[in-house]
Amino acid sequence: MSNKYQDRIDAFMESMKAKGAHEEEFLQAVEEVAETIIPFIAENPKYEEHNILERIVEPERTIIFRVPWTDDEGKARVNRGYRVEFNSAIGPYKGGLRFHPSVNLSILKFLGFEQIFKNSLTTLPMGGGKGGSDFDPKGKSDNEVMRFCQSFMTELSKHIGPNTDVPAGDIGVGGREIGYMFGQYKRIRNEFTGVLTGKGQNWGGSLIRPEATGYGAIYFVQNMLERIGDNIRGKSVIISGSGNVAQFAIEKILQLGGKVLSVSDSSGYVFAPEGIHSEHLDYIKELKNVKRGRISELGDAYPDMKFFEGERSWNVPTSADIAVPCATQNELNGEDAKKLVEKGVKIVGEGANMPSTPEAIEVFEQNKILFAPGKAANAGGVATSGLEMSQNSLRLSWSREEVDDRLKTIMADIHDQCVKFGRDEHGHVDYIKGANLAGFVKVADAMIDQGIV
Ligand code: NDP
Ligand code: 2IT
Repeated sequence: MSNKYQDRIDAFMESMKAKGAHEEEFLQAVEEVAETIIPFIAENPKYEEHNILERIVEPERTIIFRVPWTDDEGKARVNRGYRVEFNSAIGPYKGGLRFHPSVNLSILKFLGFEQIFKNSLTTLPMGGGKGGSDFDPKGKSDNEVMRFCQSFMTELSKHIGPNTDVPAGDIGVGGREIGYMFGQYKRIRNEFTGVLTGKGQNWGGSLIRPEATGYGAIYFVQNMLERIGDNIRGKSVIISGSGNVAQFAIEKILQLGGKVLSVSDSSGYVFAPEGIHSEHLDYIKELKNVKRGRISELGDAYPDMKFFEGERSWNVPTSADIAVPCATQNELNGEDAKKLVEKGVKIVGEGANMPSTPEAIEVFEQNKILFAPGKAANAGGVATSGLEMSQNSLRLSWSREEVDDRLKTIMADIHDQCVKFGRDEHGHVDYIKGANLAGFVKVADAMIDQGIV
């Protein structure tokens, strides 16, 4: 991106690299924010006076701990646990826990940093945080996962609480893991409280929380389309991933009359020329959430579909209108972005966090693709976590319709904020700029109000 403030952006990034050049994902997330925030700060000197940018990139607290557990053979195993408590200017730290072998401090700092802006955009009072472990739930028995979760929570429980830090799920952490961790927290603290979100519906969870990230991402895409006088009906959509976010993005696309061309996991993707229908979606949910199998089995079960081993969804051999990446960071690079443009894709909504590389984003910008970054498009998950916290505090449960209506309203509100801060004089919306500025202003003003803390 050419920018009259490029020298300042470069100098700032050099100072960041001097502190941690190996934290690649974190630097990537910071640079994307700095590119839009530094010009804004230059024109709004109060943020500069208070050194907000330099302060906001430093986590308030980072906790790293040993997680010992015993496998089914009775052997002692150990993993590393983390919680990055990034920013509490507008509310308790809030953000998911990721269990995946790739987890390290850089990945959790990038996720925690993104979470600050995302949570601010939701309009709810939540600060930013993220945590997790390099534990790999794949291939582990339920009992092994339980023992790991209990050990992880034994240490984490010292640092979290309903008014301090409220974790939730992310990659590798779903209803099963939240249940085991909630049980252990309650046992240690002798306190039944909304310390985690994504809980089961019989014990304090909110209706629609499992659906919320995927549904919210598609509501956001629908808002983008409506602004240009269009909608999802009849559009074909490329999806990556087949976990929580992908499943409910697919469900909402089907409800709104769109066609889903693909799903994937880390072993490859499945192309569905005739579209993925609700029967196939039921199969995917059972496969991924209960049997914990591989997506290739979908290709085996339905002969009209084809599994492409080792390839990503961006290779689908057909034209498409929309892409919604729902797997993981940096899963869509510059070459992939060019392929999407050639296929006719006009809109990209990030269900995952930072799935598009900077090179991919540049391709989208050059081709005037409407691109919604994860911190805006996938904020429905944490927003509904915020609604779960409210219901826990009130000690009551809202109906499905009530939560879904609130989710829709929040996504529309986030979309409006992006348009307000990101629209240029020709009416084109830069959703990255819009999301960064709108998210930043609220947190930065709160930091100024609260002094140097
Ligand atoms: P799940 O664990 O339910 O699913 C993750 C999916 O992504 C699986 O299909 C998985 O495949 C695939 N995947 C994970 N890592 C990789 C990798 N390194 N390479 C290729 N594929 C990979 O996670 P979620 O659906 O909850 O999360 C997906 C994304 O959405 C993440 O970026 C997460 O941060 C983000 N997100 C999640 C929210 C939530 O509420 N859950 C909220 C907002 C954002 P496999 O099974 O082979 O590992
Ligand atoms: O990335 C995210 O926003 C999440 N994983 C959800 C966090 C939450 O607290 O619900």
